[in-house]
Amino acid sequence: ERSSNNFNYGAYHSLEAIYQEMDSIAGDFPDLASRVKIGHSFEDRPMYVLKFSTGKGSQRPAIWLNAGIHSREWISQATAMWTARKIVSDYGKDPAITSILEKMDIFLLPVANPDGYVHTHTENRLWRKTRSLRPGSPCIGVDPNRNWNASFAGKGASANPCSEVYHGPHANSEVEVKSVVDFIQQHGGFKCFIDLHSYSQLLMYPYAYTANEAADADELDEVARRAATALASLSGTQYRVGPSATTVYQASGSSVDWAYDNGIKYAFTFELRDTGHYGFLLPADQIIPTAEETWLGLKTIMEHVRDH
Ligand code: ING
Ligand code: ZN
Repeated sequence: ERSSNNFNYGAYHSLEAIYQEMDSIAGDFPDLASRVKIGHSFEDRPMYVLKFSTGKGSQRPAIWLNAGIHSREWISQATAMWTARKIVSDYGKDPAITSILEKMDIFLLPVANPDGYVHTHTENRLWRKTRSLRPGSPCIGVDPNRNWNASFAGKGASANPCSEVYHGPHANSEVEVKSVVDFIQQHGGFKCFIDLHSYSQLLMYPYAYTANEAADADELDEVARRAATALASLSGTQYRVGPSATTVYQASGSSVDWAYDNGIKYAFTFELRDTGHYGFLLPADQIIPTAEETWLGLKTIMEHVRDH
């Protein structure tokens, strides 16, 4: 017996509750959603994605929605879960998501850093990194958004294991990052990679590792602007749009730069609510408003990917 129907999308949840709800979504919509284990964390917790697919037979082009790479950014994991429920609820009703799924598969990873997420519930609400151990260092964890093979160990990352932006001993040293990289490479058909963070209300595209313009900057800027306008149309939440390096700061080894340099043109980072009043401690009563407006931005991007 599945313990579904009681997951409150307007509350923050434990890893266990999130994993159970992912199982419930797959169980409720077996023709549309499945829960797939893509790997495990340093502390040996499973890493689950929800795969949304209406396609039978051959593998379709795909969209990767990444959330919770930084464990303390709880609105990210919560928005991802609301989005999962929204996709299964609206398929066949909302023409936009229906047409997106007629052509593409969506893979959603709500908790990209499960060990860190558990740690934010049990020990330190503001933990950002993974929980990997390094022989000879008293400090724990690597910044999983500095650990990808994209100008690894360049600007905006630290070689100090005690830093919040420690890049790790080598690219993909974190099994959580390696699991996603392997999955995406084995699949081979990803066209879009979106990473959800908080906070600051920004919608960014490559590059983060250099201030140089990406080859597709004009198109990505145009799509991001339309997405930010759609997002704001719900309740007026304002996002700034631009390349990561000049919109936040230069940073090497990020997920979206890796995606972009590996042929996934539509690579975007959202920094969700708010602009700093609550910061990482966004009250739960903002989960659903945040997720609802973000959905309008996500759909704008995914429709563009569908058509290009
Ligand atoms: N911000 C992002 C970080 O990893 C970022 C900013 C986005 C860097 C995209 C690189 C690429 O530092 C937060 N809040 O984590
Ligand atoms: Zn982050």
